Order: sequence, then structure tokens, then C-alpha cells
Amino acid sequence: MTDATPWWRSAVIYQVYIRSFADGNGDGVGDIAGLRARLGHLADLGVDAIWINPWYPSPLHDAGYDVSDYRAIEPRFGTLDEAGALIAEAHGRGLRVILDIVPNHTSNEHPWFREALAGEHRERYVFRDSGDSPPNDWQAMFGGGAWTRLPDGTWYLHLFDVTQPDLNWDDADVRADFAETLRFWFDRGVDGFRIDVANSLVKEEGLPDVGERQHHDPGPHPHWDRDEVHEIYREWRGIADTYDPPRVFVAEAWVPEADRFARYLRPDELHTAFNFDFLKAAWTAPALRRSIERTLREHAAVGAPPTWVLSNHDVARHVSRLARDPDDGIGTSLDSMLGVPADLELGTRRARAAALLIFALPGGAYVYQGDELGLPEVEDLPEDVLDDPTWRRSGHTQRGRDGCRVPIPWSGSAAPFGFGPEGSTPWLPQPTWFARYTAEREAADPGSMLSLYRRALRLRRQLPALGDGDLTWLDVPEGALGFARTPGFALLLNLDAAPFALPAHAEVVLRSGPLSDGLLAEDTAVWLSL
Ligand code: TEU
Repeated sequence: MTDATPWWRSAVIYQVYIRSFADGNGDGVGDIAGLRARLGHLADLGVDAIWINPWYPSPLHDAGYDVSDYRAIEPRFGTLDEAGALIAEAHGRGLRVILDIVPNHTSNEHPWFREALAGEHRERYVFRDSGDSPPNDWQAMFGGGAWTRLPDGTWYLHLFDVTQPDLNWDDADVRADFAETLRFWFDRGVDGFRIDVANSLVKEEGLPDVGERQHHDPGPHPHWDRDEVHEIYREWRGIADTYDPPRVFVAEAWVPEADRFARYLRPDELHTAFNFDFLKAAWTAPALRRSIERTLREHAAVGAPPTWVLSNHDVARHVSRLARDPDDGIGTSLDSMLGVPADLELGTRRARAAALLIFALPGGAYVYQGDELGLPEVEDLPEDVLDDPTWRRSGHTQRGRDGCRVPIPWSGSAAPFGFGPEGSTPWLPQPTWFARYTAEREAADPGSMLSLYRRALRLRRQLPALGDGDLTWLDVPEGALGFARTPGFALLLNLDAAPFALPAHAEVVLRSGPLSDGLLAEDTAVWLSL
């Protein structure tokens, strides 16, 4: 990596799920005041940027992914002035700021949808008159049909919750309004946007049935990954490029086919995208190697830097996923893991090794808040506190994503663990075992996950081999992974091989766990200076 390399090609970006990060005013919900007070933690951690989940006015039916005003701040989170102060303070600490834009749908409380309900400007959404049955067979992501009927007999489309009506991207008002929103925040110093469900937006003309086709099937789909969506991103890229320095985008796009996924990353479209293929890969040497190779190939084809993601606010925390046997066929959701035996010590050991892996791979990486504490999933939240629309829309059969959204433990030995002022009640209850995972306690423990993350990120800045670039696979025992990067760096990771010796003349600069008699044992990774 050279000094001329744009920052986003190597960035480690920290995801702030704002309602659960830090609560400044004591109402139980995280906010901008809390985030400003904790910026020091992020600077000390050594990340390059933060991505803040939606903080706009919202009834919070889907945690802010139901936006009612794209150019303001939800009062529970703060004010526009506080947002400006946060951006300035983050920049002052060398942290860039990325916001989250939600273009597929608005909240049903957005003024446009209210107008539409009153019969005005329905062309901004997807309305159809189809009599007593819905216009087609589309299903909502959170369960149930994707159409809801209004009292006047018309139907509106919502690919997510009923409170999230889909916008009509064929409409000129919609396009112009999002361009204005981008400029609004870029003018306020925001460095980029994460684009929510970037592979949606455009729907096939005539809205044909999906039929037997599943979400992740290859081939054309009536509402996922339509070719026309790329025009929108070319326009957005044009806007981002008029700024100095140019603003950047990261796509959230669960697109299964490598070549289709890479199209979002062409030089005149989006800069980066979350690598969900890697997030879903099982903890085995062949599965990880396959995913890494595929990732490097697909990104090289369009000249984009890969990203590496272990967790986010939509999946079960990876300590708990890795605590399960990779042969048990679990998915990424908590619901797919319930009832499968877990060994959290094992999951933690693997999570430590996984962190060294992602920070050594070419490109950028994401840290979801709490990853750096090694926080496990909260698997047993009481049903009456569950808030994810998945829980409601699945008729209370899927618990959904709240288990990875529990407010962060900062300090102390009892709730609210420094999340909010003493005596405040976090919006989701924190289990007593959070006491073992507070940032305060881990900062004082050289053997903690936090200490490992800090060391890794400090080294990552010092070692010229890391960040953007390439790798060369090394010859290692079956059941292990090894690669070298120039100049003078190697990573070795033992997944399930017998303990093996490190190469001669290599100095261990960082390791995720102890070596046993100088050998690299299972579920351990080392960084070597060659
Ligand atoms: O997620 C998009 C999406 O497709 C998710 O439904 C994802 O497939 C699922 O959560 C995996 O478990 C984005 C946001 O990240 C999510 O939080 C929102 O609920 C959703 O969009 C709607 O805006």
C-alpha cells in the first residue's frame, strides 16, 4: 500500500448500531451524545472510520430502516447540530464517518406515504388495483405476503415490513430526492454511505410472479438485482465524485453469483461492498479458502478492494456461530442455531483467530460493535422484549435479530454496565454475564479480545504489507491456511490440522493464542514477520 492509495481501499470500519452503542441521556436508547462520549474508545481501538446505522426520524418499526425524513435526526438519537458536532469530532480524531441510506423503502410515516394514503402522488410508491387478491405472489422478507390492502381496496408493495412501503424508482421525484439527500449529508462533511439492500430498488415491469424461484437462486429475478439498478449507482457515483475528497459507497447486497455481485463494484459505480459470502463460509480450511479465492478473483476483475465481515446487526454474533460445529449446518441467524450445542470458549478462540485472519487479508474489514469485546449472542432474551419485525411477522416463530443488538457493556458489574447513566434501563435487557465483557475490564486485561484487537489494528497500520494488495498462498498442512504478503509478512491459521511447526527464520509478531511447544495448534492464528 502506498500513501497515494485511497483510504477506503484498506479501511477498517467500525459499525455503530446507534440505539445500542451508548446512551447519553438515560432514556435507555443509545444516542449521538453517547457516541460522542465514546469516540475515544474507537480512536484507541485503531479503526479508520465509523458507519452509523440509520439515525433519521423513524417510528423504529425496523430499528430505523423505516425512515420518515432522510434529512434530519431522530429526536431519540439527538439533533442535527449534535450530528454536525459528532462529524467534526470524529474527523478531529482521524475517524471518517459513513451513514446508512435506505433507498428501497420509506417508513409508512414518511410525508410521501401519507400523501399517497390520501390519494396523492401514489406514483412514488408501488400501488396496484387487483381486486381481492394481491397483484402477485411476492413474499415479504420478514414473513407474510409483500402486499397490503388499504381500506380503499388498493394494494401497496412492501418487500420488508408492512410499515416499509417500497418506493417506485421509475419515478423522477424519487430519484431527485435521493440525490438531494446524498448532497445534504455530503455537504455536512459525511464521508460516504452504506446503501441498504442495494440490490433491490428496481422491479421488473409488469411485476410478474416469483413462482418457485427462491431469493438466492441464480438467474433473473423480478425484484432482486435487476440490471437497471446500476444506472442509479452510476448517477450516485457522479455525485460522490464532485466532492473533494470524493465520497464513497459500500453496498449491502446479498447477491449470490460472483459475477453479478462484482457488477456493483465497477469503476463507475460503488467503491466497496460487504462480503457476505465470507461471512457465511463455514469454519473449515477448504470453505474459507474457497471463499477467499472467490472474493479475490471477483474483486480483481473490477479493480475493487475486498472487504471482510464477521458480524453485523442482521446476523447472530460470530463468537456464538463459531461455538457450533461447522458440520451442524447452522446458518447465520440465531434461529438456525437454537438447540445446537455451543462451546463459547471454543467460539472465542476461533473468533480471536478469525480477527487475525480478516485484518491480514487484502482490502478493508468491518468490526461490528461488540466484536472487539468478543461479545457472544444473547440467545435467551425474554419473548416479551423482542422487537425485531421478524418476530412479529413470523407469527412469533422466529426470534430474529435482537440477540446481537443488546446494548454494549462498557463498565461496572451490573446493568446498565455504563451503557447509560446509573439507574437507567437499557431498551433490551443485558444479561448478568455481560460483566465479563465490559470494555473497562478488557482494557485492563492483556489477554482479552479488546487487547488483541488493539494490537492487531496498531500493527496493521505499521506493517506496509497489510491493507490493500494481494496475497500468495503458502504450502501448509491440510486443515490449515497460510498466505504471505509483501513485504515480509505471513499469516498462518490452523483450523483442524495436527499442531505444526512455524517456518524457520520467522518472527511471531502477533498470535491469537498460545503456541504449544512452539507448534501452531488448532483454532490459532499467527502473524509472522519474514
Ligand atoms: O437488510 C437487508 C436484508 O436483506 C436483510 O433482510 C437480510 O437478508 C437479513 O436480515 C439477514 O438476516 C437490510 C438491513 O441491514 C436490515 O437491518 C433491514 O431490516 C433491512 O435492510 C430492511 O431495510
